[in-house]
Amino acid sequence: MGEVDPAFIQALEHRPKNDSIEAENIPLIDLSPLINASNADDLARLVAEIGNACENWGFFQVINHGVSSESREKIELASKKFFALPKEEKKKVSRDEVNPFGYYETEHTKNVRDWKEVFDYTVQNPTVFPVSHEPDDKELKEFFNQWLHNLPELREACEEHAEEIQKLGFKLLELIALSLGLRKDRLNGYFKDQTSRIRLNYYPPCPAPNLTLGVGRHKDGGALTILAQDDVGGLEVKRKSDGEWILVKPTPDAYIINVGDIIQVWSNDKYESIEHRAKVNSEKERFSIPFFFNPAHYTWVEPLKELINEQTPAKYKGYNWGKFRTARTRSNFKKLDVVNLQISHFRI
Ligand SMILES: O=C(O)CCC(=O)C(=O)O
Repeated sequence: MGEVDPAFIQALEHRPKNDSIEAENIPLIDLSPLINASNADDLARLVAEIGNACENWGFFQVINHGVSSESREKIELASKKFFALPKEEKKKVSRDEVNPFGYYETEHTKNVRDWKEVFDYTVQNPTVFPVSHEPDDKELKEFFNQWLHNLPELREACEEHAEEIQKLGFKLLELIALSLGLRKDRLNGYFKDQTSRIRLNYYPPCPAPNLTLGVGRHKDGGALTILAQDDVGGLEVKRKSDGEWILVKPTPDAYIINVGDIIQVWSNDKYESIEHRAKVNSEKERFSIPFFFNPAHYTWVEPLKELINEQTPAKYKGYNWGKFRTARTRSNFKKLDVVNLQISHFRI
């Protein structure tokens, strides 16, 4: 086992196992009833499948999702080209304390360094966020994507992928709304000025894959995540039924979906956001591309009125998504030695 900087070493209880369980049974959902004009029974079956997957797993894969394989191949290729560039080149689009979008190589999760490099960009350019996490500070700022002039295919592929993947995001949002017994478009309005973000993840081979993680255990703070992983594999999810870490086996052309914290709050805990992490390996590099589908910064996140009553009262106080996100970005960037803001802090 090679030497690695101690900043990357996970505590004993969080280290990955060699022999992860493969999740053959993570739900695999065929979205073709949405694309082909299907009858009401097919659609109702699909809605029930989505509801069961959200409730029992918080994670599932989709096929026949309508995102073209050309756009996926293009972004995967462009991502490989970008990360293969010399560091000085990549650093020309570095993210910093002011702009959280761009290239970054020292991401930490729960204060342990992740074995990866990332490139982040937003779906709406510019995207508006509050400047400060302080509740009384009303100042807003527009954030712009950063692109390398000598790699125009990266920008082109990223923008094309953003167009396509957000359409899948809205389809899933509508299916989730229906599965909660709500109007199909009940949640759409929150995404009018969406703050969604796409991340290109690059996990280089690691000499000590048993001690480190590509991304440490975490839950996603937004509404919904749609992930493209390559054929190397490494994503592990904490199975809801028994708390075991299980490996999500790559399925060609599928997208992996997970419920984020906002859907957990909207659904008043009916659907839960599940912890996940990514392993690395000593031989192969791995790439993945999550789309974090997030609402407008001014969204007040609270359990949906239709889902609470006297018998099932709200389990969370409301919070402002933009302030929540800004607090997270600040502590991530500054590596503040404090627990990141979590929805559990708003639990009643
Ligand atoms: O690479 C993966 O499989 C997981 C990525 C992830 O969870 C993240 O980027 O937040």
